[in-house]
Amino acid sequence: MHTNLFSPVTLNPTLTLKNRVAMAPLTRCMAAADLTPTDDMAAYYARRADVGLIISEATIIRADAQGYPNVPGIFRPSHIEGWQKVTDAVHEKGGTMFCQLWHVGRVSHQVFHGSRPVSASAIGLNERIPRMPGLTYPVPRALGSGEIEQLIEDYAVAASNSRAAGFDGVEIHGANGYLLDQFLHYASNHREDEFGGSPENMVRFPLAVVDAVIAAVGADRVGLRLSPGAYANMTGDPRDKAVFQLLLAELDKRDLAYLHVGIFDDSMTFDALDGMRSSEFLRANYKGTFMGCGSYTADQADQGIAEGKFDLAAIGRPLIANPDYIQRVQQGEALVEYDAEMLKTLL
Ligand code: FNR
Ligand code: 8K6
Repeated sequence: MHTNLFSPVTLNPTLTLKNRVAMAPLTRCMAAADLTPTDDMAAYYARRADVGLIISEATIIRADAQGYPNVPGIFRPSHIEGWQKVTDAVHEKGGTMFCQLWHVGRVSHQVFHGSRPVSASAIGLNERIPRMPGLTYPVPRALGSGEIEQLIEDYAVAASNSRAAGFDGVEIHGANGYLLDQFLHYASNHREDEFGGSPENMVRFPLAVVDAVIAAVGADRVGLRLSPGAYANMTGDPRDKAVFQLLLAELDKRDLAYLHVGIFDDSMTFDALDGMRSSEFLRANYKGTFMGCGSYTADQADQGIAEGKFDLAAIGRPLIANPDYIQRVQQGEALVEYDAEMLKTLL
């Protein structure tokens, strides 16, 4: 059973994973008030160290990157110390762990950091803020080009901090409608400078972040998550496809550890991608190692690998409900069903 899922995979000379199940990045909003990871978080991740790769919950690279309460950071000495306890606990159990580097851009509010949220353009999300009753997203401020240079540097520093904290690598969060994704879609990028208006310009900032992070920690230790299909905090546009095709062609030259699709349900298809699923589109346009995700059961994930749809599978909600997911699947035991109530505690 599940011979594909439980076969090891060599990503590159630096990293071999013991199986092809990744823990999907899962925001839990359980960090301390100063955004330092806690001992409970170390124990939570360590319980899941038997997956091939743990991708941390999204972790903010600087103060204005925050859009949810109590998310962890990786930009202060205390954050590095807190994460070091987490990675030590995971390594002690034989696990491998990447830090997901996050800036939410416009998916934010000044209550989190005291300043107007920033984005590619001054285009707001017309939505309520989850977990913050009564608050809606404000119209963001468009970043100046000097500020974009600073952000590229901040991503690189966050990547170096992640290595200092003991992470085996980093996953750049370029998905789900957050900052980097806001540059990649026409709905949120109306810029008229070198960062907008054409595929070449729209990929410039995300690609510069990838290159700066590679320069900081080495391509072998860098993954990237993308959402070519707009489904969260974003609206699709038929012109988006060409932006992602250019980005993927560029990424293919860079030997990343892996590319990861950002999606909740991978059965979703997108008109803007000619009716393809996001994972299908990424697989068709990218030659490197590819991680699928999105409402997959272990059976489906195993089959997806067998059929060449992806090389690794990230599992999210089932791993919240089942810290012993790997053992249960390997032994053919029933899984506990995920329930959003489970987000209240760190099981
Ligand atoms: C998520 N997801 C998510 N994605 C991401 O890139 N960074 C994150 O921090 C989070 N946080 C998060 C929190 C919670 C509570 C959920 C349910 C989801 C998306 C997640 O990584 C994954 O794409 C989806 O959950 C779909 O996979 P599953 O759960 O169907 O296996
Ligand atoms: C991506 C970071 C989000 C952190 C907040 C927690 C989100 C809770 C998610 C509940 C899961 C429901 C999945 C339904 C699919 C919605 C697609 C946007």
